Amino acid sequence: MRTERIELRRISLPYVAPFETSGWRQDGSEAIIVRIDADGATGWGEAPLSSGPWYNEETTGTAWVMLRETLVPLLFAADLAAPEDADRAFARVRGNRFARAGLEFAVWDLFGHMRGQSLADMLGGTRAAVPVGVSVGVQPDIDALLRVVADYLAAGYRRVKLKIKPGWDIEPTRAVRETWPDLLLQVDANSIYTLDHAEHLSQLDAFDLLLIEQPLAHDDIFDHARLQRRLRTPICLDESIVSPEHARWALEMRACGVINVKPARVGGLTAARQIHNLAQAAGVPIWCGGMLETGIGRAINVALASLPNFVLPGDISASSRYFVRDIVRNPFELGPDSSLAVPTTPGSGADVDTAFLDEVTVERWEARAGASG
Ligand code: OSB
Ligand code: MG
Repeated sequence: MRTERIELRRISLPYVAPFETSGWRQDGSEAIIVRIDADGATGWGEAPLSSGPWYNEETTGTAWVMLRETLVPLLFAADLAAPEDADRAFARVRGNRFARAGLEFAVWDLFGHMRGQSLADMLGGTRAAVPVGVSVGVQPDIDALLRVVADYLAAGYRRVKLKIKPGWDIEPTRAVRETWPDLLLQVDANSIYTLDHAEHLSQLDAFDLLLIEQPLAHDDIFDHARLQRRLRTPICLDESIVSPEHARWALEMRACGVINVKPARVGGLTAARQIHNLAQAAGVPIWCGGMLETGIGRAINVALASLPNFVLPGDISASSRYFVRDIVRNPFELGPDSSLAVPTTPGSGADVDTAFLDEVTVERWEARAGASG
């Protein structure tokens, strides 16, 4: 099979509330939405980027250029017999994994529609519903934080992740833990600390956390291994694990006790499944992270999280936690016991609302096989 038409859109879709981490703030989705047509079928993907290189080095703008100049031509040139061939088509490309993932997701969805098979089935998923939690951004003060967490618990979430940074770490975590002694609780530092903070971070050991996510540099594994030896709480790597090789290095170095797998961060579902398998063989639990995706990326994450070693709750909240209106007609709703149901319809299951997608599109570009972009 060869791709016939590829369409890219930059979107602007506000969040219900701004999302603040240790290093940046996001007011809405600025993702790139990908549509691929071939053999009478359509596949959708999402590169869940934002305007600045604050999470990793990619931005909506860099991915837009990379897709048009390099990745779309490579995909047109590829003969795809299976979805894994998309990953192979990009093998020579260094980095730019969010951009690659946007296309790779669309190829998986396309194959699902052509075969009449759900994405979860194609990947080897074993669960009908996946446990999920909610990621809570930095708040103005502790009272505001306790109110926000209480609202999420009232909505049915049973696992909470707090964003932390120097000056907003020990006390907010203590306040949430004292208010809800049995809550499944974890924290995420988005690479704001250094090894000099080891003693400070060890205070978090008192709060019975599931994990401490990415305390040190975005591209570090070595210092995380040193820090892990000084903490009782498992370290979970997010930013640092950009490929199956990085996962293997982290596992062999004992740099973490848990891995957050985001398929966009690692270049797509093929790499994400490899990381799943490596962690499973090493006996290390994983969970599916999020990048505040629209319904398109969310469906991809839910399908991936149905694999057996995704044992901890994912950062895959219901659509209403992010958007007043999503760009799909079937937004995810929170199910029993803080879960999302895994779609069983062909492909990812995302039913794209193309009229609303048109409304939120700020730039569009398309190319056809054989024509020059
Ligand atoms: O580090 O996990 C992160 C959102 C954007 C960028 C990075 C991260 C996050 C989140 C939110 O924590 C996860 C979600 O609900 O999608
Ligand atoms: Mg994170």
